[in-house]
Amino acid sequence: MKRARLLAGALTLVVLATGAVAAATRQAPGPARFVTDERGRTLLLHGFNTASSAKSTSDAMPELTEADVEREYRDMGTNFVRFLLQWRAVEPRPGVYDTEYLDKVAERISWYAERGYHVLLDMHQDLWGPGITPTAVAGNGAPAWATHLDGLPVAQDHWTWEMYYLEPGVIRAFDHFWNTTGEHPELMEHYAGAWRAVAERFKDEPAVLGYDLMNEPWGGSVQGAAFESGPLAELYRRCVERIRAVDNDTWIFLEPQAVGVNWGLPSALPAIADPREGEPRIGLAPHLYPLPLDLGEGYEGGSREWTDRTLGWWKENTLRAADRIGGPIILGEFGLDMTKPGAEDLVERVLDLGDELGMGRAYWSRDPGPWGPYSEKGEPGPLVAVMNRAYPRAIGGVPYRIEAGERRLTVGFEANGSGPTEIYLPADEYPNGGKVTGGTGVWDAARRVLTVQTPAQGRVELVVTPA
Ligand code: IDC
Repeated sequence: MKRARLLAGALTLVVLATGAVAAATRQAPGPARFVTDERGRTLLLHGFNTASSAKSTSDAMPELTEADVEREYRDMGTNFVRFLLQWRAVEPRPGVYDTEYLDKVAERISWYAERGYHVLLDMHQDLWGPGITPTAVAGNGAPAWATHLDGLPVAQDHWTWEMYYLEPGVIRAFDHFWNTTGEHPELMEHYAGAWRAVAERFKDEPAVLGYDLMNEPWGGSVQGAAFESGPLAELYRRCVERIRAVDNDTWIFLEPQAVGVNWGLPSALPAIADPREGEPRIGLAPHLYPLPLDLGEGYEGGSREWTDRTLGWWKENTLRAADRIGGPIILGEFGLDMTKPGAEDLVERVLDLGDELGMGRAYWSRDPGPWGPYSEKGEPGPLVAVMNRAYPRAIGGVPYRIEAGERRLTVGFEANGSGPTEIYLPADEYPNGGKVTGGTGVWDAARRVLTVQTPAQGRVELVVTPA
């Protein structure tokens, strides 16, 4: 059951003690505020991380078939995937790029492309790489040849996987990568080179919308602002440079450091210049994991209170960082165990926030299990109904209001003649499709998409209700 969603909307952003100007400037129409498609329409990206399984399979592919992608569209109407790549698979030996691996990635991308999805390629890592322990019980991402522990220990059997980040060997592996030790300046160069190889392979694939340069950066022994404005910014500059040498158009997304920022604290990540011809296409892709939920609590009681405050900080601080960077926001990860009390409410709240900010979002993750949409046996869980909601997939202008209420979707925008607005409508609330005021709609029952023609300029407000 979906509760009515009463949203403040972009026009009535809360005036924040220190963030009022930052919030207000984000209302101004401008090319950098939202992700746009090749026609210039604003995209509201809605989908999943796919998939955690890619971290540990021998070929680094997610456990996913084309039928799974088809089912996802049928069940939830998603238009977006944050697809996990592994540096170890891109560059298995120093300077050698694995074209077979990239071909397999390309095949998966084609499954999404055929169904109108947009793909964000995420160079994933957790805990550096599988080489941090002799038997790869933890860690994914970096190749073994780039893993230098200097004999420092990595104790095992932690009660939660994040604890490995504090192991001396893992900290040393990162310190070498960031060249904090001064001993391995080649590692960042390799990483940027791997990105160039990926960009070279996918620059002409229109379904590939963006590159997410590094999952959840961890600074090792350099943390916070010193890390984000120092080695992390340096890595991003090098990656941007190498990518732009071969690919002028694909969006590039930067992640802040994960610790603290995932919990709503501010990031110090500076702006990174985009050498592309045309408007910059660099955005921010932070994660959101309110601390109590990260530690396994449900969304209730004291945990709910803490989480609600986290959402407030996260919104303020993310808007501020995105303004500084001068680009759109994609929430690259959020998610929780859906069997916990209040989990559906939390997901709905985050999706509402995504609508309010015009922010893309990718739920963690598509894998079967208690966090995911389906059980191990393939049965749909509670997440399916929450994710299957009305939203404008593409908007023919610059949005100022997106509001999904009970059987009523409002989409307000300054039209810019970039094309029709496409709205996905779920079967439970809109069994026979939708009727629309403010434009002329054509209903595609097979795809459950209402395509709305509107005036090419001026303020347009579409209200969609069940047909
Ligand atoms: C988690 C997986 C879990 C795995 C762990 C370490 O769900 O099965 O053991 O990674 O590989 C993140 C990470 C993301 C995490 C996710 C959930 O980016 O890789 O996946 N999470 O814990 N940051 C905060 C949460």
